[in-house]
Amino acid sequence: MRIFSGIQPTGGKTFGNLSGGFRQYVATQDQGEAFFCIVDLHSITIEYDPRELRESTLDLAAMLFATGLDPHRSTVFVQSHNPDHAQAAWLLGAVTSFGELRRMTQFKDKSEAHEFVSSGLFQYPVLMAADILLYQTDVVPVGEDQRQHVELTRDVAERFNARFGTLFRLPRGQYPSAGARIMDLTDPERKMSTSTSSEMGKILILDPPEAIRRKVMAAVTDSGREVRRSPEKPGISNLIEIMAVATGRSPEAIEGEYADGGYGRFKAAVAEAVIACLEPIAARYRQLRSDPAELERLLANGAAKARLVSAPTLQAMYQAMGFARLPD
Ligand code: AQP
Repeated sequence: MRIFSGIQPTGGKTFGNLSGGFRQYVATQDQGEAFFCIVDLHSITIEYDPRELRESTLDLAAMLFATGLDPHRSTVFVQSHNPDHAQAAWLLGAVTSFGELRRMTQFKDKSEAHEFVSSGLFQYPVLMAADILLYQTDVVPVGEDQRQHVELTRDVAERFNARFGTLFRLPRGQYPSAGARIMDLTDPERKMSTSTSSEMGKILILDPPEAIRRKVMAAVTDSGREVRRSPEKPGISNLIEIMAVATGRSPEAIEGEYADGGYGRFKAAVAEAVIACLEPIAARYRQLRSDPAELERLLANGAAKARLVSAPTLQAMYQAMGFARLPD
């Protein structure tokens, strides 16, 4: 089985990224041949600082290994180190419609939030489809926010296969049973986001314990005192999911333990559970990040391994689409 997922080197990674991203990557790396990609080409689709991109790329590499990815078992690499991704995205643009891209909710949300809307932001899902399809992926472990993009990837693959002959495997998204969409602590109707959440709305994986306590204790909750999940209680439901991710326990078991204890006691327990979950990751991160040369070596190996798998698919795409090819 082939597994692929991408993650952007943008800003401080959040507890949401840990829940929908990193945690799932580690769980899937033993289930098949796994590829995890630092998608730097995606990260330039919104305003960014070129002076920070290289450092954020290494930050994210250190975080991927700190959360448990093993470079011997998983292929961890940087998207721009493998030029096949950008080429495949251009080719797939031929089988992706303007109307499909216009319906993407992430594009609608992000284009409303920015004054300058790049054409790259609009085409983002085509590049994501290329990332996934180049590796003949079966499973894409992601958070709920990526469901629409994974479904578009399947549609694009089906259209390519129907028009040019069957080439791509059809991938399916894999979403965690708890914590597939961690919500913003100050506004639990919106997802916890790297780019749009305020400082108090998101827990960063590298936040010091005092900051985590402050943010969780200040998290928005409703006026009741009962600790249980319900659509009328988005704030408490979110904290229950966060606790489930941090401890590995089921949301039901957590509700059973804290049902009548009141919000204050529950929030304090959530904060301590999150701190205990994140502290060892942060310690490993600091150690790995102190050796950038070693990170670059691991990423170079990853890119070489990735290209061995993506290159035949890209060549088959050119062939199927009828391009004149030069002799080898
Ligand atoms: N709140 C979340 N809950 C669960 N999973 C989440 N993911 C992101 N937010 C949540 C998952 O993390 C993986 C990597 O995401 P990404 O690189 O696309 O996202 P990002 O740059 O860190 O930005 P965010 O936070 O996703 O949102 P924006 O771009 O709005 O700032 C993905 O598997 C994603 O599902």
